[in-house]
Amino acid sequence: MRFDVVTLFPELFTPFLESGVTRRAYASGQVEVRLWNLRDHAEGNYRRVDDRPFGGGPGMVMMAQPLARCVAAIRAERPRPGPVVLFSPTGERLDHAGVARWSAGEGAILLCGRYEGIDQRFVEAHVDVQLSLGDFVLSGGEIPAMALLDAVARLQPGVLNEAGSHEADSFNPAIDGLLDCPHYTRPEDWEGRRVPAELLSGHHLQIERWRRDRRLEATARLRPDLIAAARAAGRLDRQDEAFLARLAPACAAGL
Ligand code: 9D3
Repeated sequence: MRFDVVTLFPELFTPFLESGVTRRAYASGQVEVRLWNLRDHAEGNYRRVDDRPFGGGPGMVMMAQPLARCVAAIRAERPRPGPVVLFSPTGERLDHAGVARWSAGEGAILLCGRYEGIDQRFVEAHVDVQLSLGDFVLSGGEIPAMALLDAVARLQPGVLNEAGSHEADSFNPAIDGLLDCPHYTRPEDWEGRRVPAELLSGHHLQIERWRRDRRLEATARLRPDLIAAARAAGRLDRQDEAFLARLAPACAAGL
């Protein structure tokens, strides 16, 4: 799949694309990323990409014309570029189900907004979907675009190790949708804090049960909505329910 990223700051993407477990996915073209500098598609000596808002008010607005010229250049190179995505604080929230859909698709054009917003006429003419990371304010769409690319790259076959391929499904509410359990590594005793004995026991079944119980416990305490969803999807077995039943009074007391 191919993602064409339109941004005023392409240099932000370079270290991101060259680092970590996802690097090979980008380097091999398994997830092909093309960076487009919006400034290159602006006209005039000043290469303006923003202007003052009609009606007044603070901040600047991204002009429609440079964005339209850049999208046209992408389409000229790539006949079926996929949907045009605008990262925007007013977009729909990106979640695992959304990431899973993008990771199974052919790619997209990713527009990274800056300033106060984008001329609405461009949005109406060219944008297919608007995505947000949540209700907090960033300075632009670059970090959200990297978040989508990273999450999509992780789901590609072969990007993670064997443990990771399980992880690919581990936060999918359709698979089990429970929060993760705690992790420990050496030393066994760190400043008087010991690794839970169950993890040192060597008993595979006991370890798996301990991890499952910690996941159920964390989820029941922090995200009871996910317990309800897992139950409704038939993802909790009798042992899970027995554990949750013992936990319930403490949870009800808000502990
Ligand atoms: C004063 C109104 N602001 C909205 C809260 C204007 C505004 C702030 C920040 C407009 C754009 C931005 C830049 N943010 C993004 O481009 C963005 C974003 C975000 O800020 N939070 C979560 N997800 C996203 S996706 C793109």
